[in-house]
Amino acid sequence: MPKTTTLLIINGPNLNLLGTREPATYGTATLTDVEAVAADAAGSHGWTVNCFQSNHEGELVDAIQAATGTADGIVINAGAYTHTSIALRDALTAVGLPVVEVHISNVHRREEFRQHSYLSAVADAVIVGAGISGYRFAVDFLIEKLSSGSAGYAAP
Ligand code: CA2
Repeated sequence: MPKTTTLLIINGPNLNLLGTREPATYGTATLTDVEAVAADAAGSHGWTVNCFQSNHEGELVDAIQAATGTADGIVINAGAYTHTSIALRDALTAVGLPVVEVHISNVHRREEFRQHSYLSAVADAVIVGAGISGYRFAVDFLIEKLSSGSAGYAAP
């Protein structure tokens, strides 16, 4: 069977509003721009992306479960569910694929409730505060990791 070279890009609640309000926090790029950044980064390595956004926790769980056999890795910005969802963490653990958690804003400069993530402990890498470039960094990291078996300096 040919090797799958697809990444699943997941965006959670309210990220469909990107580019329409709160530009000081989230910039002016839209969700379509975010998905294009990820697709371009993957395409430059001959990879593809499947993009999914939902405002509903269970739909996000379903999308993560569906990655088994359809994707080699997951980039996830779970939005506010990052800070609340054991279900998303369990789904990521269950599929067992490499995961990068992305946040557009620097959550560590914001409210205290944003500074705990249920997902970080099951992610291979976490990228915060790099704007939508974080999705490009995440795609590059995952492709390097999946292509060579490792990525990053001395990452365990
Ligand atoms: O910084 C991020 O990427 C966040 O995941 C964004 C979430 C927030 O709850 C996390 O703490 C950090 C919120 C996404 C809301 O996105 C909007 C975009 C434009 C306008 C309004 C909301």
